[in-house]
Amino acid sequence: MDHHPALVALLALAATSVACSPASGRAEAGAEQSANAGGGSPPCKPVETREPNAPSQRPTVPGQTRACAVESNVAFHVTVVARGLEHPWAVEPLPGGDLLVTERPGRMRVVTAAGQVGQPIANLPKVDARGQGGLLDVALSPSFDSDRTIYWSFSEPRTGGNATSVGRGVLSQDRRRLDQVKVILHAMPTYDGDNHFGSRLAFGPDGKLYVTLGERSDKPMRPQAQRLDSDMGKILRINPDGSVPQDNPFVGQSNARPEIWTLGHRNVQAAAFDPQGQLWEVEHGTNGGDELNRVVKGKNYGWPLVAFGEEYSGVPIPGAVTEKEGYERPVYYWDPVIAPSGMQFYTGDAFPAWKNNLFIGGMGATSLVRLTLENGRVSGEEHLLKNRGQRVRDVRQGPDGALYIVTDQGNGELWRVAPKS
Ligand SMILES: [Ca+2]
Ligand SMILES: [Ca+2]
Repeated sequence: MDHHPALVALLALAATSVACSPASGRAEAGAEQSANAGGGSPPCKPVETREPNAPSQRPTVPGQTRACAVESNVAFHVTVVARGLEHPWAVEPLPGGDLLVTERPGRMRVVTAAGQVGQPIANLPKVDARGQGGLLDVALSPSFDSDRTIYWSFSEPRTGGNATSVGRGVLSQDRRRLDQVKVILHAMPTYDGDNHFGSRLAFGPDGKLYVTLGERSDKPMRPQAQRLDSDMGKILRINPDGSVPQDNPFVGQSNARPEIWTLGHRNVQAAAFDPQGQLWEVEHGTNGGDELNRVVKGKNYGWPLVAFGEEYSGVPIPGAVTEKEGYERPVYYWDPVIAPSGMQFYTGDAFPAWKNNLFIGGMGATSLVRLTLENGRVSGEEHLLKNRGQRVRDVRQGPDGALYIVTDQGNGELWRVAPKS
């Protein structure tokens, strides 16, 4: 890439600043993008400089992709707390500083803050661990301190194949088993496949459990993301006992599953509430179409009718457009993709410079993606920990304000990211 020396200097300057301007809607989404050319603000350099997979597509709102690169200038230290975890999918900090970790083949363990890896916790129901399936997310009850209840999502073997389910159980005092185990949600329909199960679990400030799902990937299943008689490609909202809240948007509508909160998703493996109580999600798109969305009751997020990117085979997504009336635009998208999983809005005191930033696991990006947000838009992007070369599967904030990360490897690791002392 041949840049004029003055431009190179300007780009380098912009890359170190957090105050540069995001890409405008008119800007090229390419490597030589000079953000908001003619807009009066200095240009900036995005983190992503490769050619997009879908070079003819343009952002539909300003700043929707390739935000300015920002740098933390934060001194942190990464501790490998544990190794030898088999494709860990979720890390969930416990109140005392120890951590619950799931492994996709079907095991859940406590790992102590000091790194002692416990035996698999007994009484978990069977999982279908083929492909992307298995034991997926785990979340603590909002009143875990008093009820010791945990929730987990998994691909459940069922008649006709499998589907994502959510279980609930009480963690014994010695943390060796689950009691009162009950599967409180069976997403429908079942399907004989091994891709796109979702799923993350997030409790809202309303005390409800939000469950993110995928649309099972295969072309015959895709249209279900738009169908209200299917849970596939949806975000669901249920009560902690699995019943349906009566203020859900499709309650009482004929042929609609009442647990549906939003529709038109592809495969959502990251979801988190921001400090203001707003739910966000990051979903896997096709080649060049990973999305960050604000999740609003009853809205349609477009898949497979409205999407960025192209099929992984390199052909256009059949019949799809990048925007259409009645479908939510993503707040941000990545082309090429980061392959996102797990996210956390940072609210701790350990890293004051990161307050309110959004951290997202990047599996394809083999990094921890940090986004700065301003007025509901992405204002900056940084890829951290890339030098470690591991697929970041989940990121959570601990009670100590450190970030805890698990990596999606056969010999997966649990990391603690804390300020350098
Ligand atoms: Ca979780
Ligand atoms: Ca979408």
